[in-house]
Amino acid sequence: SAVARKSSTKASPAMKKPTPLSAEDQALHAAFETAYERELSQSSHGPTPQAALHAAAVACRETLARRWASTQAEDAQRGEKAPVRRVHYLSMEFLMGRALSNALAALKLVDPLQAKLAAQGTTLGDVLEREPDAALGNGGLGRLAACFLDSFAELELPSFGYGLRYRYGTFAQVIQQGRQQEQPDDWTRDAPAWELPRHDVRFHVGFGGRVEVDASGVRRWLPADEIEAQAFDFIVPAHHSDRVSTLRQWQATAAPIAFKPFCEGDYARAARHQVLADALNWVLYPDDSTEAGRELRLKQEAFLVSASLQDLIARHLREFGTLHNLGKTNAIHLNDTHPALAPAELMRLLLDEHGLGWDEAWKITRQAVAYTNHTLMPEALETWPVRMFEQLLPRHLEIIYEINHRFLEELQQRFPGDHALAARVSLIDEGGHGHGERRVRMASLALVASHRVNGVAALHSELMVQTIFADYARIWPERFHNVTNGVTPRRWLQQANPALSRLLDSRIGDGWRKNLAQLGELAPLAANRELGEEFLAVKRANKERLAALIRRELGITVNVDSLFDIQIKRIHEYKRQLLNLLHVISRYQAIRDNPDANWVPRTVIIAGKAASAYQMAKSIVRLAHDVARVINSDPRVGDKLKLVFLPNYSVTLAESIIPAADLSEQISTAGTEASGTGNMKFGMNGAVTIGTWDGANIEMAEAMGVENMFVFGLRADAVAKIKQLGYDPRLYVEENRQLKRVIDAISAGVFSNGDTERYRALVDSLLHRDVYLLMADFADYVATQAKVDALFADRAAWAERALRNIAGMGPFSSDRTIAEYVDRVWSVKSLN
Ligand code: B1H
Repeated sequence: SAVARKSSTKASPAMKKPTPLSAEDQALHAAFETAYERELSQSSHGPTPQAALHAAAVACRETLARRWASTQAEDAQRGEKAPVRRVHYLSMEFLMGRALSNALAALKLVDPLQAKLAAQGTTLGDVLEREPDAALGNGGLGRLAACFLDSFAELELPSFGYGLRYRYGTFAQVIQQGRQQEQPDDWTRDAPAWELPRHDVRFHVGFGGRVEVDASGVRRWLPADEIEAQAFDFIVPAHHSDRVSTLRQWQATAAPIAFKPFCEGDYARAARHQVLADALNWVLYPDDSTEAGRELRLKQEAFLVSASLQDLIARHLREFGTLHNLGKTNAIHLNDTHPALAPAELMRLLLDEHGLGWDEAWKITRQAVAYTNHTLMPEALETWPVRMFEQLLPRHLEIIYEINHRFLEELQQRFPGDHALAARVSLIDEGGHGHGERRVRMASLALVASHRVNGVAALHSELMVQTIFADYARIWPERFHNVTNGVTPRRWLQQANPALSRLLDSRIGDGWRKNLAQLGELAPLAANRELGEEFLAVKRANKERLAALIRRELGITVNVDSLFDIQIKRIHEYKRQLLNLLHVISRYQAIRDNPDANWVPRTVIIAGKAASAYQMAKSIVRLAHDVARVINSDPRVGDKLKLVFLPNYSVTLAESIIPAADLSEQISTAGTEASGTGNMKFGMNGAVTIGTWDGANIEMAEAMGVENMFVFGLRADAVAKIKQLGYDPRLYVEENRQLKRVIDAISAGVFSNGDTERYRALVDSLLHRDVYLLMADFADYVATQAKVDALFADRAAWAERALRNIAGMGPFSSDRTIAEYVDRVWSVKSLN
């Protein structure tokens, strides 16, 4: 398997200074050891690393379960006057990765486990590397949700994350003859026992059927099919308290419900329930930023939303005995529009199941719901055919029509006669002009039902109200806010880079571990030569580990002293991996022209998955392999340039790659990357960024000083202008001999064994459309890469720059992000 193994697990904060244990910690250690021994004694193959992994997970889980119970008990006592509402974070994706090393660090169990393993003759690294990733997410959106759970625990926020327990996570990527193949990710097969099945937390979710109206006009939904949702909890510990947060993932089962038709001889109906239930949890949709538009996806969304809201209501009734204060004490957060059925389902539950009137139900809904938008890509704006709603969710459709009716009526009062506006903002796209069917606009539903809407970085939030949501921002300017993304420094700095963490401790103390803003204290020390050398030594050791991984996985030997230039993220045209490749080819040609020049050696590393149906992205993956094969085997190039594509990108692989990076590639066309979060992970690990003025790059540059980032390319306003004026990519190619030579080499089959067809579509798209302006940004990109070389050649200057990058990363902790959500969105104050 190409799955990366985490090679270093040696250190943890708990190890370096053996402080005396408190009585509580001693009790925790004792309980852990007892549970661990008990589990291990039940292993059928003796104390293998696999058995140790399982035993350690079960032993941690026992402590986590106790902390879960006390966290819940504490939260149940908050009462009506609590300033912060309980947060229900609804997301179709949670990209959790591995859990053991985080749990051990949080529970301070690294030392005791290490001692046990030593006695067994294995190492902690051996055990940790056997844990499969929980990869129930595609990319940044899913990983953000996972970082948020970590911060929910750390900030002691009453909360639940809600998701689906997919049987298969995002596909495993294997490369065959340079091409991506997708394989199922059977992540539960050898998974350690992290989950707590909650046999007592089950709800019924309906699909299809019809709406019945009784004599008094009361409407009731009679679903044709009902399936059962069962909860599985995944517990996430805080690192500085005994609090935990919960990821509650729903699994569909048919059994108890399908039994009735079965007994009545209706085998077909019983089997249909079974098939529906199995399908629901089958697989995560492998799309990123494009809408697949498949019926199963809508069912998954409805299932997540209904089970989660029923759970919320049941908990709320247990705590308060009434629903009237539900909106004042609970927040329902929509992670993009994927769970945007939530307001319709909440209305249905309040009206039909709990007998509230429309006005009160709507008030509660609007108080509770808030929505985060994650992309401006128009093709990612989710819509569903009305026809599909009629078949699957007839009662929800009625409610959506009623919401729309009231909304448009209000609009008519405020903007009389503006029918064009009404058509643009309506929850229903009428499809007009004879083309297309009527569709429900999920973003409109999310917007009309939310008291707060936010983007994920300053530029994104600005563009959001200027472009896709301009009409809505005119109607409700007060709803729109920004909350810039962040990442958890526990996973992405402390655990991924223990050596750098120790170095930071030695210079600025360990307060940054609790409050990342303290990284700022590094700035005055950045020019210190000795610190610079120590930083470079840490970086070099991390690079050696990554080089070993590359040798193991691909058989390629890379020069550890070369500049590690890294781009890891989903493969997408707007992220411009292709621009990266064009630079690599151009550098290759220049090296061949002049092999004896004083080249700064580089290793360019790319990793990422392409959506299975996204042909252009797959073509880029193939080109990366073709170019790598040619360059890496050219003796005239040698160490001066290597290109490495690491297959099967994952959270775990990222944890090995990021600490080894010198240069972070964040090169999306300005205005297209909503935020980016990889950029932040690189920054806090001391990589310097080459990036466009896009997403959170901008705020990073401002925080560290823009002179410390390599910024290039057209800005978002210039991109918009150039497109408006009529962009012709060929003009740039004709003007730039270097660029022309690169394009010609690809066209001529230099990298495809003379096959001139392989990249025809790709080259045509560059020459004739170039939607993401690679041709326009190429020259500046290449010139800026030359500046990167020059700085890297000066060790001391490079080290100082890297340290200034780290010093500027204080604001990019997800703890800061969550504190801002609390302040701007989830506090009771935000309702006034
Ligand atoms: C982001 C998505 C996304 N934005 C549709 N949108 C999906 C859209 O399966 N789908 O249907 C899946 C994912 N993902 C990312 O969110 C942005 O591109 C990043 O810039 C941002 O950092 C991240 C977190 O906010």
